[in-house]
Amino acid sequence: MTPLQTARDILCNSRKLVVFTGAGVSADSGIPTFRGSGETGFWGKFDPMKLASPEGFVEDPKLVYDWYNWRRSQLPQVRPNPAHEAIGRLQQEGAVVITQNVDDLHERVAPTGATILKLHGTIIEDKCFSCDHREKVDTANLPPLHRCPKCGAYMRPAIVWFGEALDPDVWDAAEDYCTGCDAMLVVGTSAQVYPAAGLVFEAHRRRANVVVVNLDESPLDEMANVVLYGRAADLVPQIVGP
Ligand code: BJW
Ligand code: ZN
Repeated sequence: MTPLQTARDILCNSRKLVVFTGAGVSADSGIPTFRGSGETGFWGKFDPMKLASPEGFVEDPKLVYDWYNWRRSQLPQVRPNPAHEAIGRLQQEGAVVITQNVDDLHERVAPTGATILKLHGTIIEDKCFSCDHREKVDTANLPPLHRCPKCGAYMRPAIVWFGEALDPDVWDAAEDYCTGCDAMLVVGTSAQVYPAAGLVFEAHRRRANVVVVNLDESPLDEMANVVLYGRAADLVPQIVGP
């Protein structure tokens, strides 16, 4: 059997499927990844501890907020790609999506009521740096850095930064799905960021079959049942079918 046939078989025979995604699934829509080299990865050009940590925000809130607004300004122009669409077809059959991505490309093609767990939050909301106030952000009309109407602290993107805990409800639900699934399709993650990456190892430990689609090698490759190297927008539709 070819790797592609093995991947198809695993998905066809699964009754509880989790699709676990990272930045690579949105790369074919034109959203940069984090750890790609040179032009392709944010962290090749920007310092993650300045832009994606609470300490960086405290040091220069305007710099951080403006950087996220620059990323937000690109969202109206990007579209879900054939990988998101194929994953949407799996969701129609009951698959759960667990994503590290903060964009909304899975949501745009998901069937109504589908479960999408966003481990690292969302870029299209702000939350208060101090209290629980949240605001939806209009990506066509971006607000400048502003203060919370409830407590006066700065508003910040509703994203999980380095050193911050994941939302416990989202995390608990993700753990339940990953320990209970019989197969996992992993798309476009370097699996370097924890605790998110640990979910794939946990699913494998509980004997789920793991299919990985990535451009590059990753620490997942040694334990995966099958690894397909290439672009998500090419490979995921081939695995999932029409
Ligand atoms: C394609 C493709 C194409 C490209 N087709 N494929 C244990 C061990 C070591 C470290 C830690 C640990 N536990 C915690 C840590 C610290 C830290 C961490 O993991 N650091 C490591 C980097 C060393 N983790 C944290 O700080 C987390 N918090 C935490 O642990 O809190 C503990 C705590 C508990 C209680 C109280 C308080 C604290 C939080 C992590 C948050 C991560 N946030 C980010 C930034 C979001 C901001 C933003 O968007 O600006 O989330 S980091 C960044 O990485 C982003 C992503 O979601 C995340 C994962 O990246 P991803 O998706 O894997 O992308 P890439 O770029 O790395 O990889 C792309 C992949 O796609 C590659 O494989 C390519 O081959 C592939 N590809 N094009 C198919 N076309
Ligand atoms: Zn507040």
